[in-house]
Amino acid sequence: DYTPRPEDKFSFGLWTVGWQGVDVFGPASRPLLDPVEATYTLAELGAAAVSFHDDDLLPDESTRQETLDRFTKALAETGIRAEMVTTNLFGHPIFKEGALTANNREVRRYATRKVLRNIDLAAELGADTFVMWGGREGAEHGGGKNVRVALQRMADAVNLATQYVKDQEYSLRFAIEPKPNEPRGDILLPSIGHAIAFISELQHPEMVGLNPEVGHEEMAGLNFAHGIQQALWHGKLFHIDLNGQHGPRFDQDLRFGAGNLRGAFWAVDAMLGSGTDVAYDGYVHFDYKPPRAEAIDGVWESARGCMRNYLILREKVQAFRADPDVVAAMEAAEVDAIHEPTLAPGESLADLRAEEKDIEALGRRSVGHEALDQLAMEHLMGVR
Ligand code: 3MF
Ligand code: MG
Ligand code: MG
Ligand code: MG
Repeated sequence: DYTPRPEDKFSFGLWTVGWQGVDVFGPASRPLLDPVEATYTLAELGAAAVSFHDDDLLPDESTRQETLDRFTKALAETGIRAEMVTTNLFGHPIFKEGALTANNREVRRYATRKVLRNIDLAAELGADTFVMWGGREGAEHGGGKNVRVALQRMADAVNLATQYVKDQEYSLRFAIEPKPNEPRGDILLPSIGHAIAFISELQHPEMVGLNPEVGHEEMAGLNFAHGIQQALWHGKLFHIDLNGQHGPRFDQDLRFGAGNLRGAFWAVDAMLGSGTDVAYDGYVHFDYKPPRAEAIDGVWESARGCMRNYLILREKVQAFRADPDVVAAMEAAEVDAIHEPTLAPGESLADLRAEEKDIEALGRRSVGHEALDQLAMEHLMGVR
């Protein structure tokens, strides 16, 4: 049975089930969902944790303390954790031309203040991860943004935030969420690779990793499973946003498993370590949007579907990896041969250069990848 359990570490952004269906062509199609009520319902469905933007939970000052009290009571009563906190630096018109990288310095200072206040809240609630998605950090016009200097302002902001966490002795790590476009025409740090390179220029790079989202990489035509494997190789997969997407088009935020199902299979395989011992051990976090056409019953159905699809795919991936036919096909495809370094330890380049190869025979060799992939598809399609 595919019943979610606390040890599955499922987590949902409160903005996901709370999305009212406002889009570029129409207003809300669903009533406001109280985020504290949503927390109780997510706990009932089997989630272990939630995440939120400051403004999802605490949209105004006058009700801030009262809502926080209700929220912490909900956490205590359900055992749910607030594992990740993030800052809304994209909704208010003040951020229309950027937040931490806006040309306007007053805006940058206001955005920084909002981040610092939210870091205090994240620490107070005992969150592990503080996500930074720069939705408005970007441009539509070549001349309107000095990209190199904007990247320096972004680095300054992350440096200031990591230094603040160190000074306060909070145990928070930062995770940058890449996205290629939407809402800006082009967003800074558009892919996993861009973000990893950026992190290497920071003052406390060990405190900063990634929060990659399935749909964001696929909007750029990139392979999400490859992206998170590179992030794992760098030790940078701090958090994850699972959802679904049909290739390069607008950010669909489908429930996990919808859209590119094959991609989802390999994403779960990568999270489980792809047959190696380096797996993702953080929360299995969903960032999706229940389609605007759904009423509240469909909202909860889609939340259930995210978890259920993950559990089904996890079972499929494990069955695939354990299948003796797959083990044999992997052997035939020399998949494990890549573990052996190209140059043996202590071996000289002269030895390598002196080797004679039968290049014609090597060019004719069979690689067996179609057979292996067919086995994966048959597991996925449920006939094995
Ligand atoms: C937008 C996103 C964002 C981020 C969120 C958390 C609204 O496409 O994915 O969700 O995930 O800001 O950092
Ligand atoms: Mg998305
Ligand atoms: Mg996201
Ligand atoms: Mg998103």
